[in-house]
Amino acid sequence: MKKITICLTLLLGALLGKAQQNCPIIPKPVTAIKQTGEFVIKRNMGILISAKVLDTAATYLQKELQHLNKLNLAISRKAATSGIKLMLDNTIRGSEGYRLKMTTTSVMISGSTTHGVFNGVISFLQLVTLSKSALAVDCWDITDAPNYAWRGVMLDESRHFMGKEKVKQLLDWMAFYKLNHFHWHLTDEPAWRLEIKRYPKLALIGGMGSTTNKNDPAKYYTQQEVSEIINYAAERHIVVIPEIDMPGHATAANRAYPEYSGGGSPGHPDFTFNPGNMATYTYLANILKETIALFPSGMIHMGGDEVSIGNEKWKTDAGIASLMQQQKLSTLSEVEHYFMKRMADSVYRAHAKLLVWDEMANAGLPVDSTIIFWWRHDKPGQLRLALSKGYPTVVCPRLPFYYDFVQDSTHKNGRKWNNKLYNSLQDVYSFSLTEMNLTQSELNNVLGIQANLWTETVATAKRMDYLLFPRITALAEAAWTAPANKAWPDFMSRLKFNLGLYDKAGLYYYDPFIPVAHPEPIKQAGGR
Ligand code: TNX
Repeated sequence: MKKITICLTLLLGALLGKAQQNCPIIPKPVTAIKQTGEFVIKRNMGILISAKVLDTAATYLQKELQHLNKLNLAISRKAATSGIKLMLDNTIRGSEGYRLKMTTTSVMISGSTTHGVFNGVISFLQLVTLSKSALAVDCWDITDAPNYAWRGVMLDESRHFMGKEKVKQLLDWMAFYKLNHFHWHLTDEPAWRLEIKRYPKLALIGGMGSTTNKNDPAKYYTQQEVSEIINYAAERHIVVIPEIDMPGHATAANRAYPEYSGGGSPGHPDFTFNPGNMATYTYLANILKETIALFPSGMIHMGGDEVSIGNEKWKTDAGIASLMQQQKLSTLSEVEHYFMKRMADSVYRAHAKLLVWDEMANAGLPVDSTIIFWWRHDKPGQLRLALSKGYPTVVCPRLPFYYDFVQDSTHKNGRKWNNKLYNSLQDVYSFSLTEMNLTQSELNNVLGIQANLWTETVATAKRMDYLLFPRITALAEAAWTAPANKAWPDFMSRLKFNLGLYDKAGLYYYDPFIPVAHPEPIKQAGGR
């Protein structure tokens, strides 16, 4: 371990001289050509916008510059010769593409959409943040667009509640690395974290407890707080998708409203909703209606995972037996699919998209309004099935995208696969689908990639940071940058500068250059 670290440090040292010339941005842009000279940000400069819709991006830039270098630049729509110009330009390719062109007197950021312009703003801000002086920035001419449209992070707040400020901080860093989907896992076995007005006990009773402490007072997000977070994310071009897991992982909800419980198994009591009770469908449809109205993304994740670990009770439930007879269902897995299709109708009726884990790839859900999340790396057939059926698919296999897995061979407090495999920074960075021999039309259905932070072993903000940073950068580059443009040593040289930013922000992170410098924070008792 020590030897590898020394070699890595030496190699990086050698590369660093060259890296100074490399564009420091993460994720790496499609092309970045160094220009001569520096752009110096001055007090009297303005931020010029070509259209009113660019106001949000301009305000974001203004606030960040204020924060970074204490300069307060005015936003205007009047032509100016020097300063920072944000422009809509429909010749720029792709809905997220942008051009960032700097000279010693001006910065021009253009895109065909507000999202494209925002991405250009982010690249400029990275250059400002990473430059030696916050006021003088090396000039670059950058043309850029993402490889994948979906670049996501999932946070599980059922197992441990992190709270609004921590979520906002995560959204800030996601924006900094151009990650654009925040998948919010709000319900599961230990707790239900979303206020539902029609069923207040879900949050008040279901919100109690966590993986480490059953007696934790209720912690949850009010609908007003949810809206605040959604708006905060929207300013950063991040879409927020809630997950209401069903029919399994429903234990907390069943504590609040036991009349809809379908029972469980000895290891997971009251794990499921009851598909044999017709009132369950109305109850859940009401919950979904409120949730869909709250989240403007028009997408809702309904789980559908791991039902078989806790549905033993289904075998002896009279309601389920009669449902099976009525609907001619011969297995419990068919009952699961029936349940999901029936619940899915509430989502489709609200013109929303249904998102589900890969167990549902063979449930017969409609291809044009369903998105599948492939998570079982040991079941590659499930990915192939989803893609070949034409489902848009988000790829987030446990290896290497489950961030509750540890990232160093010496770490002990998180998951390893078969007590052996873990998710190193390099594994995340190097992820590629090429070994899977997918056809081009199958590959076209890959929406993008996502990292999932499950929190059974993550009881503190410190541990959350440690598992996310710096792996979030490797995720961002794996999702944004085309494989042919990626290079590990070059990435590591850029990463080095980012670690300094984490120090400034007070984040506790894993340092891949000196692993011993930041020991792994312990997990609390509990977790799997
Ligand atoms: C599997 S992924 C789960 C989660 C756990 C995670 C722990 C998925 C759809 N289900 O409930 O938290 O493993 O790594």
